[in-house]
Amino acid sequence: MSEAAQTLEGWYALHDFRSIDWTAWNAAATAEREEALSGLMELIGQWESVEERKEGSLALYAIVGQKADLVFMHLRETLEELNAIENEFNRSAIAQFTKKEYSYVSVVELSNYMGQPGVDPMQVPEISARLKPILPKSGHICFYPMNKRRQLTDNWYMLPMEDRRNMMRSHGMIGRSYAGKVKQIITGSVGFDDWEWGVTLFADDALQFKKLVYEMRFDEVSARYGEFGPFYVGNRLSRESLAELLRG
Ligand code: 76R
Repeated sequence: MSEAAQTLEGWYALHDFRSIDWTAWNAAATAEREEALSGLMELIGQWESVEERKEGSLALYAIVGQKADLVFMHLRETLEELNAIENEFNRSAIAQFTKKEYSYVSVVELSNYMGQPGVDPMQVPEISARLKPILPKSGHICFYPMNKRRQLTDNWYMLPMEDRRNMMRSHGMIGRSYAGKVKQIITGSVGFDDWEWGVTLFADDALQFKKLVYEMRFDEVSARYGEFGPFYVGNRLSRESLAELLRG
């Protein structure tokens, strides 16, 4: 058996994709719509105060294209809290005007491929901060789930640790050349959801997503072993732009 990678886990993540039921929304009375909107703002306010207390984080984006209209990305200490968030949303008035499109359950993950031998990673402040990140307020988000291939000829999980480490080093070097342009959060989802990882990227210039993902396609770990699910790309929503999206 190959040596398993050791992973560190932080906050749990829920990517909750919703669409607006425009037929129901447009048919509703103004008072009903305003009540639903103010209920939604109240929920967002609660989630923001959790973030201020550093007990979790929220990213809210409008998805471009027909896969969904909105994504709420929540980070919390426990799966119970994530479940409570989705239930609270589902009970709220705005939920009658939304449809569930997709969701992804995972946990913030760092692996030991790049770790220094003999150093306890939990004692490194940047590492513990990366496990419980306050999500960036960048202009754009990109999310997609992925696997590492497990086929007879190309099986990531049967490679010796040394080979995987070398490939991950090359991967990390490409990633680092996007420092300051793209922020990535890798969440592990083996045992939680249909793919092995969720990849969430944040950038102010959306073109940098394309450049980074494309460059990685030529790197062995992605070229040979990467399998990718659907891609979602979106624009940041402030409270004001969310209200504008709904009110028109
Ligand atoms: O965490 C670190 O900074 C150390 C180096 C590193 C690891 C261990 C790293 C750096 N990644 C790691 C692990 Mn990554 N990453 C992806 C994708 O589209 C594709 O081809 C792949 C999707 C992107 C865009 C990306 C970006 N990374 C992983 C893992 C877990 C693998 C495992 O355990 O087998 C996956 C699935 C994955 C996928 N990676 C970086 C980036 C970027 C931008 C960096 C540099 C981060 C920085 O230095 O700040």
